[in-house]
Amino acid sequence: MSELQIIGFPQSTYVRVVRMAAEEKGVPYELIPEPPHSDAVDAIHPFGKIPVMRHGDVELCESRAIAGYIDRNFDGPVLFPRELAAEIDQWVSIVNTMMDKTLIRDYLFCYLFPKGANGEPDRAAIDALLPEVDRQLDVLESAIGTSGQLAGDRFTFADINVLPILFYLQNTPEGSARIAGSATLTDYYDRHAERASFQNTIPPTPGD
Ligand SMILES: N[C@@H](CCC(=O)N[C@@H](CS)C(=O)NCC(=O)O)C(=O)O
Repeated sequence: MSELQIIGFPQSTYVRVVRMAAEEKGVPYELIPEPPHSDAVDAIHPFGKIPVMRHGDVELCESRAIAGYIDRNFDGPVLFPRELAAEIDQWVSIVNTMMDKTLIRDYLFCYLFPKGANGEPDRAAIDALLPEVDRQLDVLESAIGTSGQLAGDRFTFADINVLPILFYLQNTPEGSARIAGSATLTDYYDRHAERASFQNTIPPTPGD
C-alpha cells in the first residue's frame, strides 16, 4: 500500500497529534502542509478542517479517527490500549471540546493575533480569560496526579492529544508561569517533551 499522507499545516495542534501518533508507531508518512479549506482538504473533510489523511484508497478526517486508524493498522506500541480506551476517549473529548477552545482559540490567539491598541495583545481580554485558563490547568494537574499520565499510568493517545496544547502554552507568559508553578505539570511536560515524537514535530515558528 502507498505511504501514509497526513495533510494539514504543521502549526496546527490537531495535525501535530496525528503526526505524533505516526511517529510513536514508527510509521513513515508524508506531511502535505495544506491550510484548512484548501481543495485537497475540502475533498476529504466536509467542513474543511485539518488534519485529513490518505492511505491508499482510505481517506479520513478528524484527528481522533485518524489516530485510531493509524493505531489499528500499523505495528508498533499501542496508543489506545483496550483497558484504557474509554478513559482515553473521555480525555480526548474534554481536551478537544473545552481545553482547545479556551487555551488555544481564546487565550493563545490573543497573543498570536493581537487585537489590542497599537497591535498589542488585548490585556483586558486576556485577564478575563485567566480564571478559566487556571481552572482548566487545575483539572489537568489533578488528572495527571501521581501516575504522571493522563489516562491510567502509561503513555497513550490521551497524552499525545494534550501535549501540543501545552507546548503553545509554554510560549505564553501566564501559561508558562502556571506550568512552572506546578511540579506535576512541569514534570509531565518536561518528561514528554523529550520524546522523539514530540521533538520531531515541533512546529515552525513564524518567519522560519
Ligand atoms: N475536530 C477536528 C478539529 C480540527 C481543527 O479544528 N483544525 C483547525 C486547525 S488547528 C482547523 O482546521 N480550523 C479551520 C476551521 O475550523 O475552519 C479534529 O479533531 O481534527
